[in-house]
Amino acid sequence: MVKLRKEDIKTKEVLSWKGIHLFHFTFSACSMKTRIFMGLKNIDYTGHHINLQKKENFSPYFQGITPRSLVPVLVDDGEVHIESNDILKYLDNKFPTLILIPKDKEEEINKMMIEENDLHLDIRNVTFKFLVPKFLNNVKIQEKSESKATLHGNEDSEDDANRKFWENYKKVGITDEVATKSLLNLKLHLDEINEKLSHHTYILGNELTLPDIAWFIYVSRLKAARYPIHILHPNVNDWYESLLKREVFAKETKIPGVVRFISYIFYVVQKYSGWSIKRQLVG
Ligand SMILES: N[C@@H](CCC(=O)N[C@@H](CS)C(=O)NCC(=O)O)C(=O)O
Repeated sequence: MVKLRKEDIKTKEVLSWKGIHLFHFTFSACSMKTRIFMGLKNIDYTGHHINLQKKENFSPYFQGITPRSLVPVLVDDGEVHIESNDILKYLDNKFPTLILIPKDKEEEINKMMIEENDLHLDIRNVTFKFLVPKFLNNVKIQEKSESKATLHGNEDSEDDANRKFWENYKKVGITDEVATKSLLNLKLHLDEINEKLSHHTYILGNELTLPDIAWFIYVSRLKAARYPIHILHPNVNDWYESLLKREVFAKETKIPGVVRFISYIFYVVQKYSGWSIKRQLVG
């Protein structure tokens, strides 16, 4: 559980906030996962939008709440929690009306959520390769470097990994080689999920659990990037389409027309230069 120490929080006003507050960004995968989870459980919260595109996460205000400068962040009665999967575990315990991390599946869910967290950079590589062109991605590495994060007084390896990603992105963007490696890694995991879904309605049985929400987000991102889910993982495709019929899933993953348009142009340009996800994965 990553709860920040009071003495490390520089934006003191949040310490006196009452109720549940969520710092999030509309198009961030971890924020979408958290919002769907909270929506399904009917948790009432005050949202605070942090626009990652405008790099609002590097403002002294937000860095004073979380030195990692990543969303989502949960503030509950003045206590600050970071790391989406830890936030969701915390909320599942606190609001047990609809349990999304059942006790008898806790170990398996923990394992899956560690894998999901590890795949986050692969999803980011796909997003920045196929959906958000580099020229639109105003990268302010400098601000980040000036405030290297610490966690509970120690060096923060998560922050180091994130910093490394952005420094590399600034230099070379997402190369074809990196994109292919990420796609193959995601494909491997999706093959496993496809197999699980051949036995039951949801990933871990006939009840919806946290991995369904997390993978729904990843699949929706991959579909937007024109990964051929329907060809390679048909069970995943059917499961995805049935979840999409639920309002909370559809609402939180809606892609704006302008992003759809840009990604389409990207797709056409790459396709005619001989490179497409489908070609890469299916041949
Ligand atoms: N492991 C973290 C990852 C959080 C994360 O990387 N958030 C992204 C959005 S999905 C972010 O804030 N990116 C901003 C940046 O890297 O500057 C979690 O699950 O909360």
